[in-house]
Amino acid sequence: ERSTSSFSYSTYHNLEEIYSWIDNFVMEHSDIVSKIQIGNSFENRPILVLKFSTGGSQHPAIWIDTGIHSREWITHATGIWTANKIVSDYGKDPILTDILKAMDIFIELVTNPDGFAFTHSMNRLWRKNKSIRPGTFCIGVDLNRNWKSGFGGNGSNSNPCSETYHGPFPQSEPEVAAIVKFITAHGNFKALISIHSYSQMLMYPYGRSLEPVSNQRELYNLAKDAVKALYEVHGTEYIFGSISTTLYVASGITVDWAYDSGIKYAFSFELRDTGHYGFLLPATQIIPTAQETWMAIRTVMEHTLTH
Ligand code: ING
Ligand code: ZN
Repeated sequence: ERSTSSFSYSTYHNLEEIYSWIDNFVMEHSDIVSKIQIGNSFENRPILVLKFSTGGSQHPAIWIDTGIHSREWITHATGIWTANKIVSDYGKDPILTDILKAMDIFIELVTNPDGFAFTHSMNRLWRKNKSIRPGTFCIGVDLNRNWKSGFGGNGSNSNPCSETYHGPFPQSEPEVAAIVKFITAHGNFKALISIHSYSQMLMYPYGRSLEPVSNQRELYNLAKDAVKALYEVHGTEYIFGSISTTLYVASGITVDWAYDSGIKYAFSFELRDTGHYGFLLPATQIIPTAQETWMAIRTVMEHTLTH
């Protein structure tokens, strides 16, 4: 395809289609969007990030990643819709306009490209990346257990055959190392939103322990507001709280690393549904999911701007 006008936001797409959409999208909106390659995956696919910026240098920034677990297809679809929403509403939605005048937004749509390609070719329910290592026939590391914060702790697994295998050492996986390098070099990220599915939850650190974070009250109240804004769109109910108290203890996760790195607005979504379709959410739910999620994301971004 040569333009985004023929792209359907209400169906699921493969990696080639998404990467081609990215190129068209960046071309059509070059005034505010650019594409950055932050690294390569284990199987050498490009790792791409969209940057939304109205100028300035090293504006405070907001990070959004989707698809770190490759089978969570609703997250990539939501990310694509969200990217398009940002360019559509800039200059029209006064809150988004204020956000983008002061801050840059970065979106990594396919955080696990090798796994994602594999969910299309071989195994729809593949979660991990596709790295291999000597001494085991099992493939892949759980990229949401490979971060430095709490690496190897409870809720992660040292067995390479486990779905929550943490990998041989922190940031051993190129997909995680690329993000750490990019966010660290940038140095001015204020918020990070890492999007998973499914369970309908909005959560904040910590995952690795029951210990409350220092701004726990603020994150609790912000999550509450975000979930309310989400509910008002289609009546979808989300629960919220810290990861360890809401879901389970999980160590070496993205948002714990972000929080410990000084990004005090760190959130993780679990999008629709609550298990009826699970990872196989029908495409008819893409747009409503994206619409309601957007209101929650916008709430977090607005709070980040004003605090
Ligand atoms: N569940 C998450 C997992 O990685 C989670 C739960 C989300 C943990 C966010 C930590 C942070 O186990 C899914 N669906 O991946
Ligand atoms: Zn996940």
